Amino acid sequence: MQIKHKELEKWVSEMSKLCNPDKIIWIEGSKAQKEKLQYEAISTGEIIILNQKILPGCIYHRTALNDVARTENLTYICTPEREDAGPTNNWMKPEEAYTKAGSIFKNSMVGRTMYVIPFSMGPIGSPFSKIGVELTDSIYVVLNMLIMTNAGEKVLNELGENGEFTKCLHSKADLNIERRLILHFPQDNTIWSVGSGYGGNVLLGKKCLSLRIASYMGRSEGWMAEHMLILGIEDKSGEITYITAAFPSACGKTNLAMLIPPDGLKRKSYKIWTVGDDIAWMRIRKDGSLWAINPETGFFGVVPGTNSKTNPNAVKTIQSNTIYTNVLLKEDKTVWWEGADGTMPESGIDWTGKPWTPYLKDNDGKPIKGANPNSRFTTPIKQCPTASKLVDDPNGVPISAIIFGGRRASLAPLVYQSFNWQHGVFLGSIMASEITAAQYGAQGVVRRDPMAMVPFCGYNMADYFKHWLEMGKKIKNQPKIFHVNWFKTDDSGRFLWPGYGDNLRVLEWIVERSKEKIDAVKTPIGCIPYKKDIDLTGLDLSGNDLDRLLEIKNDEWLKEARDIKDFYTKFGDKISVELQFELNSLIERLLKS
Ligand code: GTP
Ligand code: SPV
Ligand code: MN
Repeated sequence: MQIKHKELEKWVSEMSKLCNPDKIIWIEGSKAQKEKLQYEAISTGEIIILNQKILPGCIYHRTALNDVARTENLTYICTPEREDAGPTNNWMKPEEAYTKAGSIFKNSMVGRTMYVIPFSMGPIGSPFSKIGVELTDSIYVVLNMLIMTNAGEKVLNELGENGEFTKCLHSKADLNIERRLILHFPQDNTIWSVGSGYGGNVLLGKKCLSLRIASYMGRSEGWMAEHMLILGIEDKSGEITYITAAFPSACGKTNLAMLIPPDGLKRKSYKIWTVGDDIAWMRIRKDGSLWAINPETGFFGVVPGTNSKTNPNAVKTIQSNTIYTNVLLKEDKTVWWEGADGTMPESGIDWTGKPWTPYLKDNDGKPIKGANPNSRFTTPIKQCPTASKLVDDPNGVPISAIIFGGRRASLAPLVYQSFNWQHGVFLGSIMASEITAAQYGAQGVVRRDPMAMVPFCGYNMADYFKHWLEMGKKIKNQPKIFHVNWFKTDDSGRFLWPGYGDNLRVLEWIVERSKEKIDAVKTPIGCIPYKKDIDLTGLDLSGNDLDRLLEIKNDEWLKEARDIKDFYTKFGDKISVELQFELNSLIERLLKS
């Protein structure tokens, strides 16, 4: 390959001096090169080839035991001033960060190959798109990036002699958690990740570029980078309404993005079109509407719980050309996980590489799982039966509604709508959710996670809220803003709402409200549905459960308001007056009603 970009050439050479690999290989994006690399990774044991008769094109990988989820405590925004990173981010001075990580990168690739992956987030040549180049010593990373992004020589051609790109450096180094750092330098358009081999830490086009760096770029360039799925809902008449939804990690984005309409709604002939399952980049176009693209070309999805009942489209998507990470490996070289279709295998090798049989217990008497709770599949979007024809449209799709949502056993009702854009930004800013296996931390503990972006916002979140408010002023056809909660439980811990495909019943209400076709009940927190407006045909839901799903307890919300106040206080006087106003108005309405 001929490299015409002098700055790129210089940077690759500097980084290779630092990491000291035995050789450098540029990724072309060809099938032949991919197969060669895959063969090499199989021969070293980095990757295991799966049963090609049953799972054609599929491979298997295990990460290190302490390297199975994003490590938010080791993830930093590196800006000259702490205030630029804000109270929700870890912060390090750029010089200190380069020095600290530099000493870990030093000679980290001795005896290894450095792969150079030019990649485009978004269709090549689209005004939405951004280019990155990732240097890595992991073939696993290369194979994932080839699924998740547009990668290879065509990107170099697009970059030309002096195009801008994000400099992404990754080394597994010794996979030691004590020597692991995920560093972002927004001012330098640079990402350094060292000491990990787990997806969200090392596929640098994903959370690092497409959210942390892109949110920073979006603020200065006037667009938005969000942790959102994108889907289209086609009705009987053939009209497609596009929505985005921001839920925290492992809270249902992939599932919602490819849902199958429930039998009870079959008569309405809805069709769902999947545009994206994790990230949305949104811009205002000339028509005054907000348009979104999904910058990724693959899904990096949670495996456990995926089956023909919960997510039949994902099951179909992952039958071929898929990388399985940290699931159970069966003797016939197929895979299994908790909540998979079919019967539990009699034996296998678990995600830690140990022999496994059902009902094994650890020393504390807890069941030993075959698959890690955050095991993942990497699979091409285009294999999804519901993939939208517009997945790689350079202009994206026009958005009519934005949904926020979290995992809350109590408090938040099934669905409610904001009074307007400003109140909608407030709803996003007060989002909270229980911690899941997608990140290290106390599982189940509720934490505030505005717009599902706390782990992913590349700058001070108070400025991020301002950016949302400013964008609203510029959008002529503002999407309507909603909040959902699929995870409300009764006292015994049973989910009150069936979820999955049945979520379409709520989306239907959201679509109708976005088009201002139906009325709603005004409550202190926002507008909730009249019960008659949620189509429950064919669903066995007791009236009592629906009441509980839509219930709003003022005393609990007043308690929540105090917690929100504490959260806002972290930002000092940086929190916008508009949001302070919304909080005070909420409290007033709660006290009055
Ligand atoms: P990330 O890839 O980490 O960003 O996660 P995600 O938001 O895409 O979540 P995903 O769709 O993979 O779902 C995570 C977990 O939530 C899985 O175990 C699902 O089975 C479960 N889940 C998804 N949707 C629903 C739902 O509507 N109701 C219930 N009860 N569980 C759900
Ligand atoms: C998430 O945790 O939100 C994910 C998986 O989508 S990761 O790529 O690991 O961030
Ligand atoms: Mn995600």
